[in-house]
Order: sequence, then structure tokens, then C-alpha cells
Amino acid sequence: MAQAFQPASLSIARTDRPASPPHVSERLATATGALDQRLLADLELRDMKRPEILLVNPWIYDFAAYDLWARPMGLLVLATRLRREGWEPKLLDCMDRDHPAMATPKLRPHAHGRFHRTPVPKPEPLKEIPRQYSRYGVDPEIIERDLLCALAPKAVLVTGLMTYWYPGVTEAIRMIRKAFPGVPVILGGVYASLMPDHARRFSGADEVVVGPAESLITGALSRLTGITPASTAPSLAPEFAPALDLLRRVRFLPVLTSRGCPYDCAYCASGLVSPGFVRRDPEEVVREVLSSHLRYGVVDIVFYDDALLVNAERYAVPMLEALAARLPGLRLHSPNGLHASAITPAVAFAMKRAGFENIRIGFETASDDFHSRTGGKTSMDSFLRAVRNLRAVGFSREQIGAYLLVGMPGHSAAQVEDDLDRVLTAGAHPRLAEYSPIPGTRMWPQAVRASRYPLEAEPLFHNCTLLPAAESDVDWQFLRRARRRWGQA
Ligand code: B12
Ligand code: SF4
Repeated sequence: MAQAFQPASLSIARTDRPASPPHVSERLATATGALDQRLLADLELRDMKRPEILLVNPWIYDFAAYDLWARPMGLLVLATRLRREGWEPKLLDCMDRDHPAMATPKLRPHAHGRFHRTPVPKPEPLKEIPRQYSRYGVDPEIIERDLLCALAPKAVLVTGLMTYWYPGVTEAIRMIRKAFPGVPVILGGVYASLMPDHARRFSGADEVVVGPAESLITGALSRLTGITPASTAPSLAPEFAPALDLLRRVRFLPVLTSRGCPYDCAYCASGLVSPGFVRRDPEEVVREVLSSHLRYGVVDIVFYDDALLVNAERYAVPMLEALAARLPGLRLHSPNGLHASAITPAVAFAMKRAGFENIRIGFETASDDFHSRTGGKTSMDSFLRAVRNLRAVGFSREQIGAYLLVGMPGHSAAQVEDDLDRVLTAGAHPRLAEYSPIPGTRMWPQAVRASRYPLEAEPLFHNCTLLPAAESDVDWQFLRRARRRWGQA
């Protein structure tokens, strides 16, 4: 059976794994139908000798990072595709909170929590910032030992999420090169997609791939390794289901019901990293949740979608109703923010019944003018209606979080205060999210002009903690005061 990347020298008990794959597969197949027949096929195929590919999720270097149900979804869906096309993926997760050589950090209720954290010196460009900089994740010595004990894979795939997390990417690639000289290294993910030139210059990867990679990854691997494993015909379709068994411990299920977003907001990179908007059959999502629940016992279901509720009557509502009927007791989470305009009474009711506990709405600001200039995804009226509908089905103020973007160019402290007041008056709980300027977005040129940092020259300055494009009255003191006064997280 495939494993998370594990050197021969470490023998690790994997408590959440099924003791006998065929037995579990049979249960799965009977319980949840067609999707699990595919899982079964995957499990059987993995016993055959296949060329190994190492997938690497690098460390985070930042002033702050929290495991709000964060898993390397890009790598995990690529792993599903690689298996189907004849390769054997293994995962080396530098952010693994369950690495046996590290102390297990305290888990908060509902499966989120802190990463391992080690204070480190700041990189030169951030020297003057009066905040502690840290590396988050497993100690590099442990990762290096894991790598040195392993057999060389045929190729290594490295991902990178935030543009300003690239130091972790370059460090991981340096270590991989040392452990496996001559093995090709490919870099992809959000950082590579938003800043391919920077990634080509500084990451040390042999190849940098831009955008969703399902349709091209096996071709790139064949070209770089000279191997074309016996496989089914390559597919152009996006992959949605993560290869969860590669994780050392499955504490929750990260779910994608769609890729991309039909909106095009000026501050957002969704259209750049996932062009278009593709949805999955809701019934397939329900089967994935059921089979993951059976296999791993997970009850926390975390949606990674950019646009989960768009056209909810046809997609989210039937899916939520099916989940409520077939698996009562789930806890559903949407850390990535939902569309207020989609939360009708029927949608609110379906969300309540299916087990949403803490809702996060991507509201950004109460200014209608801002929304009409930046993409029109919502309005104050839509927000008020959404909160009313959610409160009517029993969600409390504390359960209805509204993300407010703070630190956007042109958005003053007075406007943020007004946003906070209006969210509270509406009966919801404000959650300030610092704006990160993103190259290629429509707001980027304005952010570059407004910033006191050279955003174009150095991605470290995209870090939202710096409030890099904020108006002069929106600074850390303001944020601290606002958080204290409005009592929000
Ligand atoms: C889910 C999500 C989160 C989750 C968790 C993410 C995680 N795994 O850690 C949460 C909610 C915690 C989160 C938080 C934040 N996020 Co976020 N998040 C996302 C989101 C919506 C989806 C990412 C994802 O998993 N997609 C699904 C997978 C399947 O897609 P993928 O990773 O792109 O992978 C595909 C390709 O990239 C490629 N690929 C990936 N890896 C590799 C590797 C190789 C070798 C190859 C060839 C290809 C490849 O193929 C994959 C399959 O097609 C993106 C927006 C988006 N649409 O991408 C924003 C996004 C990444 N987040 C962003 C931001 C700003 C944030 C926050 C800073 C917001 C804030 N102000 O608080 C925080 C920071 C968190 C922290 N400090 O810890 C920005 C990035 C900004 C930047 N400068 O880089 C994005 C782009 C959203 C935006 N605003 O436009 N986020
Ligand atoms: S609606 Fe949300 S995900 Fe879609 S473009 Fe706007 S901010 Fe991005």
C-alpha cells in the first residue's frame, strides 16, 4: 500500500490507516458505489511496481501561520492523477503536524491547530520589521534525514502556496538536490503560477509549471525521466479528489466541489491560478465524504472552493441535503469565505441541517461602491439578507463570521471602522483579514503605487502581515485597537 514518504529507518505506526486494504475496500465498494470502485482499483494498482514520484510540501517562513485546515491540496489531487496514469506518488510534508520525530502540537477542537514553530532570523529585506519571523513545520534536520534515508525517486514535484513563502520552496529544493543529485525537480502551485519568472530564477527547479497541472504533469514527467508507465489515456479534466492516504494522519477531509470562480474581483488571484469555473457532480462529492468518513472516521469537512455557493439551488443545496440525510453529525467548514448573495433562506436552512458550525462570508467591506468597482460579488443589501437568513435558521452572531479586508490601497481607517460597525449591527461577527497584494490582479498596479515597499522586486513584501499597500492610518496600532474594540479574532 502507498505510504506517506517514509525512510526505511523510521518505522511508524499509522493508527488511522485500515489494517487490511482489501477488507476496507470491500466495505467501501458496498457502501458508497462507483467512486470507491475507483479507489479500490487505485489500491490494487499500487501494489504493482510503478515509478516513484516524490511530492514535497515545503516549510512556511512567515511572521504568523496557523493550520486552519491547511493541507497541500494541489499535490494531493495531482497524486490522484499520477496514480491513475501509472506513477507511484509519495508525500514528504514539511508541514506535517504528526511527524513522529516531533512533539505532537495541541489540537484544537474541530481538527485545526498550531504548526510546529521555530523562530529564525529575518531575511535581509525584512530586517527592519519589528516582529518575530519563524519557520513553521518539521525541523529541517529531520526532513533531511528522511530524504537521505530514502531511495531516489524518478522525479520530485514541489508545490508553493503564497508568493511570499518562496524561501521554504528554495530551501526544500536545495535539500532535495543534495539528497538526490541528478533527479529532476518540477515546481508548480500558486507561487509558480503567479510569479513564474521569479520562480525560474530563484527556486532552483528544473522546470516551473504554471496553472493547473493535471493535463500536463504526466507528459512533463515522461519527458524529464524518459519513462512512460503503462496507463490509461491522459485526461484533460481537472482532478478534485485528494489522495488522502498519503497523509500520515487524516484529521479532516479537505473538499473541492469546484475549481475557479465565475467572478473576477480586482484583488483576487482565483482566475489566474484556476482559470474558468468547473463544477463537480454533487453526488460524487457526497460519495467522497461518505467514503472518507468510513475509511478515516472524519467528521470535519472543509470546503476549499472559491465559489461553493454559486448557483446553490442546483449544486450546494442538493449536496448538503444528501449529506444531512446520509451522514448526520458532520461538521462543515468554509475557511475560504462564502458568497453572501447566494445565502437565500433555502440555502441557509440546508447549511444548518447539514452541520455548518462557523460560517465565514467573504464580505471584504460594506462599501457598495468598492464592490461595484472591483467585481460586484456582493453588496451591503445581500450581506444583510444573508445574515438575516442565517440568523432565522438558528445561527448565532458568533457563528456568522464576515471577513473584512483591511489594508487595501485607498481604504482608510475610517472605512474599516465603518465596515466593522456595519457587520456588528447586521448581527454578524467581523474577522479582519489583512490584504496581500497579488501580482497579475487588477488591483496590483494600484497596490504597487501605494506601497512603501518595492512589491515588484521582492515577493517577501506581499506578506499581508506587513500591511504592504495600506493607507498611512491603517497600521498595526490601528489593527490592534480595532481588534480590541470590536472584540474579533
Ligand atoms: C484554500 C485556500 C486557503 C486555505 C488553506 C490553504 C492551504 N492549503 O494551506 C486557508 C483558508 C487557510 C487560506 C488562508 C490564506 N490565504 Co488562501 N487560498 C486558498 C485557495 C482558495 C485555494 C488553494 C487550493 O488549495 N486550491 C486547490 C488546489 C487543487 O489548487 P492549487 O493549489 O492551485 O493546485 C493546482 C495548481 O496550482 C498546480 N500545482 C500545485 N502544486 C503543484 C506542484 C507541481 C510540481 C506542479 C507541476 C503543479 C502544481 O496543479 C494543481 C492541480 O491543478 C487559494 C485561491 C485559489 N483559487 O488558488 C487562496 C490563496 C492561495 N490564498 C491567498 C491568501 C492571500 C491567503 C491569506 C493570506 C488570506 C488572509 N489575508 O488571511 C491566508 C494565509 C494563511 C496563513 N498565513 O496561514 C492568496 C495568495 C496570495 C499570495 N500572495 O500568494 C490566494 C491565491 C487567494 C487570493 N486572494 O487570490 N487559503
Ligand atoms: S468572488 Fe471570491 S474567489 Fe471569486 S474572484 Fe471574487 S474574491 Fe475571488
